[in-house]
Amino acid sequence: SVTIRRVDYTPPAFAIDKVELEFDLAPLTTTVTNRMQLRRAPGASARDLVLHGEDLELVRAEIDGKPWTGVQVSTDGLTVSNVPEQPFELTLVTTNRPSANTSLSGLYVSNHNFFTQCEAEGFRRITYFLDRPDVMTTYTVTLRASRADYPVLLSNGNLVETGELPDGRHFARWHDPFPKPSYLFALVAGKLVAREQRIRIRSGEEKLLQVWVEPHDLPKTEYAMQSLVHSIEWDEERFGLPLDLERFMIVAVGDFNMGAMENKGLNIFNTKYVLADAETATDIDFSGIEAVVGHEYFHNWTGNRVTCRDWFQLSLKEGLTVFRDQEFSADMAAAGGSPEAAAAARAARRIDDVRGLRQNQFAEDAGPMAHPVRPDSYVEINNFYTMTVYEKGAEVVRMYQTLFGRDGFRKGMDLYFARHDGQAVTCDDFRAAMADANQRDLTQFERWYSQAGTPHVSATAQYDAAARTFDITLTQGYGPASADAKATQKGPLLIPFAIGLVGSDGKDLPLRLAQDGQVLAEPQTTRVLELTETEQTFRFVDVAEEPLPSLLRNFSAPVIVSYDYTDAQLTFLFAHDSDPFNRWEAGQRLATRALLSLADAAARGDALSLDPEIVAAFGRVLRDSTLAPAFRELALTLPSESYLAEQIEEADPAAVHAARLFFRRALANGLRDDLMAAYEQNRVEGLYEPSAVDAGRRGLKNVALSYLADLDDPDDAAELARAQYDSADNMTERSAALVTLLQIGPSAARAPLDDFYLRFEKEALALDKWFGMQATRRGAPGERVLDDVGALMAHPAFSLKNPNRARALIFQFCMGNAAQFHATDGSGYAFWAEQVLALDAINPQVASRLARSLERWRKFTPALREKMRAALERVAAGVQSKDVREVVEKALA
Ligand code: HT7
Ligand code: ZN
Repeated sequence: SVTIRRVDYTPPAFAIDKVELEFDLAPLTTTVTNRMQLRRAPGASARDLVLHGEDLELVRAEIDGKPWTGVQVSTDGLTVSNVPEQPFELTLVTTNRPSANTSLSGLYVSNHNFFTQCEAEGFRRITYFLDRPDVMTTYTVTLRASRADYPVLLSNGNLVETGELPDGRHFARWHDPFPKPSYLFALVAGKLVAREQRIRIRSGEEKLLQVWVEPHDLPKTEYAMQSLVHSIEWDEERFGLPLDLERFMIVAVGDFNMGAMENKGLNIFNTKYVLADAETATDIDFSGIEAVVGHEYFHNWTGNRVTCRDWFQLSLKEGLTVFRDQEFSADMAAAGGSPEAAAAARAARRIDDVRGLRQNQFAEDAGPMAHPVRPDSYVEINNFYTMTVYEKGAEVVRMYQTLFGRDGFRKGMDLYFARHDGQAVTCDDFRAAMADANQRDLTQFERWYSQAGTPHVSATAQYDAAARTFDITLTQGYGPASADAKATQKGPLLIPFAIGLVGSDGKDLPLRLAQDGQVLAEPQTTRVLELTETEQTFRFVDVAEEPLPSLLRNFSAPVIVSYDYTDAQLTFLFAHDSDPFNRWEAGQRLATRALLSLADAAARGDALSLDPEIVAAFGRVLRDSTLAPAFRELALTLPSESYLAEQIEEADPAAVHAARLFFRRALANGLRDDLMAAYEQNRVEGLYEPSAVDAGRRGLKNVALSYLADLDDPDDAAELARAQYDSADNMTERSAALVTLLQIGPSAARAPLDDFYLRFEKEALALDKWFGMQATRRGAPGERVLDDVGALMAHPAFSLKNPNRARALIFQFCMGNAAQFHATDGSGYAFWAEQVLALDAINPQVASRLARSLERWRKFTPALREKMRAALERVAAGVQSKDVREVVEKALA
């Protein structure tokens, strides 16, 4: 397979001044007429024009209206030889086969309607083109199709003409005035209806918003529309960025490889991120819709108006847009409440985001697919839509804001748009805008883009009572990494390191650094230290008593911090830290430490025991009614088994599972009454609302229920869960009750599981939950959940071709049920290999995501490791796509 390298970038040899596309849509064979106005790029002298193309049939080629015979078709494109010196018009007529396209990339059919997906390289499956993001042009698109079968015809931009054609066909013509790269092209055709809303933006212009879905789904579009309106308002308010088109459309499709796609003015969404009502969607689903609607909308500026020069720069748009959607979601969660409630809601979002990063991105950074935020090479770009590019990329963007404040960050954004609107640029251009707008040299900051691996910062502290000074020494470096990742690690990073000092009364001490000089009028209680050297000592002065340091507040940089806290100190911070993130963090550190030693004992076959002080510390937080329920829910949620396994040199999933279960049972037995009280006190009365406050209460109540189900005697919990299931008027309560019943045992869950199926047989997204909760159920000792998964694969409602369904059952088992997946007989791995190969033949993008679930195989005990290697080798021997091949070859290397 061919490796593409960042250093090999060369600008395009031709520019496309404009393109006109005509589609004669039919599911078996669609004909595309592509008329491009081309000219050589300044300084370029190539005689031949080389276009990308895949799975196309060329019907005709013309230059300036005359047939052109100098064309050569290959498996990955078309070479047009000896093209004119002067600007010319190239017309290409091709056909493609939408109904045979199971990859869901390019033009495809889903439930009899047409959709496209062009990022990253799907446009070349529609027509021959310079399918690279630095070739931007304006598009005029004419769609022709049967009116009866495809009454709605949509593409990017503005609708300029519609009309009738012979034989019951009709047409629509769309023009997008904004130059765009081909990956942002989209069309949709079919039987769809729209929820519409007109809004006025700050300039006074009126805009039309539409959310298009299949007719029976129309009632489920209210929240997506509301989220879109909020997104538009927020981007104007926070960044001064207005909606630039006359209309903005979102279309939902049930067959989709990812979450959603930001095509200019015509976002295409997985139904999962559009459709919601109380009956079928959970609080988490509602907040996912808000985040994804925001994310795709925000791309209109960060991605579409300013795009990437090449795919190595992917984080330019993705890291920045994730940061923007995180800020949006935090602001939305905080809106309307008291300042305390707002702060708690904001903290809960931050904790959730960081938990995801640490669980998934840190593991990626330590494995064979580790790469910098701006990768240096790839075989298949679809494999680089990763946690590193997205989530670590967002943390890198967040660090600019931490360093320069909100105003400084806004200045940087303004300069970025002033310089680059309408251009395809690089991560360096973004960094330069931030540096210039804030008059800072950010040369060292470049390493955040070029170095792979998670930085480690270790801290030591020294208090001098006589001098009243407190010295904190920070040392940075990297942990073990692959040779490729190590090769990128060239030097120390600029790490914004937020710190507070907590006094013996639990309150923050005022902070003054030695370098501050004169006494600050209003001393702060959190300072952002700038760590730039491998080792650096910061001296705080006038420190009245020996403090307890609260390190990396609000997770001010994506690093791993080590400090030699005692359990008692962690318990103290868990009870007092004014920084809610670090308060949560103290609980996680306490739990992780105990869980790892329990896992160690379990692996050795020793008896397990847990210090009652730890149970008491969790009890205090659970009972503390001054804390927001959402925070208490997060505090009581233990690190996942996969996160814990990552912390162990040679992971034994069965031991980790036993440790976590023991810990949960100890909390349940020790805090039974408090859990019962939390359950009762957090019932939400009245009409269901997906607000942050109500969701927080439901979350705490349901986490309490789940602990109660782990009591030695779970009968009360079973009764509560069954009553909750039966009386639920919303999916959050109903699904939480059912998951708890599954946790208690299959017999407790049997009847409600059947009821759930009958109730939601026709609701695809709810049915995904039904599959998912069975795939992730804990299983009694010796029981094989895989047998259920196998049976569910044969269920008439299961289809491997539908990514949501495959993710619900197969991915959930392989990635969300560690103890069962890692069964010692290797059955989970054999199942994995079979499914990766089956998916590979249908949809390589989805297959390759599943393939990644074995990439950390070297971390496990020798017996498991060998079985994993065998499964990987089986896939390597049978793989067809370069997507999966890249993953398994890197894993085995
Ligand atoms: N920019 C999009 C990334 C993407 C994608 C989306 C749907 C299907 C396939 C895709 N490949 C890449 C999504 C986003 O980050 O907003
Ligand atoms: Zn994105």
